[in-house]
Amino acid sequence: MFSEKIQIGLTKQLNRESESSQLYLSMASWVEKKGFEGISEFLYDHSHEERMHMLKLIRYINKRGGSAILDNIFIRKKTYGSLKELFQILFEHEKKISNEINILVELSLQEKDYFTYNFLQWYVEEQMEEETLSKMILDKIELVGEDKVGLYLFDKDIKNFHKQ
Ligand code: OFO
Repeated sequence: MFSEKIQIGLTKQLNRESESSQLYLSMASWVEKKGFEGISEFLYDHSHEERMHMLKLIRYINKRGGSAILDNIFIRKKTYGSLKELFQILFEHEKKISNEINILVELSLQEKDYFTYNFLQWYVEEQMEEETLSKMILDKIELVGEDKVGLYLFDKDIKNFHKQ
């Protein structure tokens, strides 16, 4: 069993993963209605991945004798002025999540909970990859601007963008 502080920290994180999943799902739906098939596929996949991150935390918390509790999450922002705005929000969201993961890692060290420290390393790696990918996408979107042909090609290309 881990400490109360770790229980609170991990529970908050699982709800952030749930929020990420819902946020990207709502983005995917918005983009799909705009006709960007490739971008919507990317966002649907991303939403699914965040749900997997949430599940991983739920399973870990329960396995360690804690209680994984889900909060009700709702997404306030439902439309976007542009794809650039959407990917800017996505990038900022990933940076926020990375920061929260780092705080959790720090907490696990303070609590001398090396199991949780070890468990969190997967998230550290994942966040580094996701931040890099979302920044790369944002840079490309900024490059393309409002050019319709560029956006069409970007929509086709996005399925080839991978985390590294
Ligand atoms: Fe953005 O990946 Fe979850 O943690």
